[in-house]
Amino acid sequence: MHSTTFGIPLLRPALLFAVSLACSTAQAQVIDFSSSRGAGISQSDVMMENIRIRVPVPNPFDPGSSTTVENSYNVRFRFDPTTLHLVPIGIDQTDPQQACASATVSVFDAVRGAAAPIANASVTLGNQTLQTNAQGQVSFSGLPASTFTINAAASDYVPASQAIALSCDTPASTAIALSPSNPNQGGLGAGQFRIILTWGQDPADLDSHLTGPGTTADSRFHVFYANKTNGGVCGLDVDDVTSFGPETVTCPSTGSTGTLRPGVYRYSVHHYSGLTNIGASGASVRLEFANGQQYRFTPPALSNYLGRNDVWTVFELTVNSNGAVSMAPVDSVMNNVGSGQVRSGDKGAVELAAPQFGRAEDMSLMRGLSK
Ligand SMILES: [Ca+2]
Ligand SMILES: [Ca+2]
Repeated sequence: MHSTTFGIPLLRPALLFAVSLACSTAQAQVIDFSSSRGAGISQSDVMMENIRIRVPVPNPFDPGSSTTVENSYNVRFRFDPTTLHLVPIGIDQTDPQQACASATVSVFDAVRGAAAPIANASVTLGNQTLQTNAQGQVSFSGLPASTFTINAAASDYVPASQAIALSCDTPASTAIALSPSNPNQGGLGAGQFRIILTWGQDPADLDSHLTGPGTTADSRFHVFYANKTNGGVCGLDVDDVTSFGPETVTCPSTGSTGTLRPGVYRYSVHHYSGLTNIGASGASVRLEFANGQQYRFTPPALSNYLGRNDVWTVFELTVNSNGAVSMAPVDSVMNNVGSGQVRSGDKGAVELAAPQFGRAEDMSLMRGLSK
């Protein structure tokens, strides 16, 4: 769905939607996409920013003349697989006079983590592009309250983007992490994939968990902060316990020359400690391949979040015996799962009852696929 292409016919319902909100008595309005940009912000949603609509308003004191009023909108679309249309699900008027939101964005090296901020990165948010300082930070202000995509680019790194929700109540604070472009510097080589997690101030500690096929048919490896290279295929490049991330997992491990083991790789985000919950964390997960393909995921906005020990299972990657890889989103939230229970690693009662699964790896969730 990330690769969905859309043309004007698909946008028509959205425009009618936008126009109906813009001016119920619209006449000869002009819809201008010339300064718009669109990006996928989750597995199912596309955000089209800065759709400008100009509406002539008759001048009551000078019959026959009119004044043009311009408004700008950000419109969020969701793909409907039944009709193959993009359906508008949200619209924000981005009136410059309501530009009361601000945001700080930190840019990090995804492999080296929070200890490696990227200076002089170019970050675009809304209609502003700024460069990061020596601490890898950039601050934006004067933006409308809306959901935007952040685009970040730096020399020697692969450019990336992710969603950010801005409000006028609280300044936003988030991070984005970039992969090195050179395989000799930790960049992806042929046959590798990488999962990058970043989030906001709270919770302080989210964790990346990747489970996958072990060396025997009924075993699963579990890579997380307590066992960063379990299974000998994937590696946790960096763990973070102080907000923002990044936490990065690379398969086969960064710098290794191994090959992927066939089976199902399952990626989850665990709320280890800290305030609020995953849904309110501003978490963003990006899956990258060496050929430049990227998928972006954000947690479900409304779910059964309780806080600590929630697990958001994000996606599964299936590696076939011929090396072909396919991705399927899972996007489910479970509660009361301890770190070790994402895949139970001990030999206790839980392990004996379900030898290869933990609570967040229930057999039914694996969809009967090869383990
Ligand atoms: Ca962590
Ligand atoms: Ca941190």
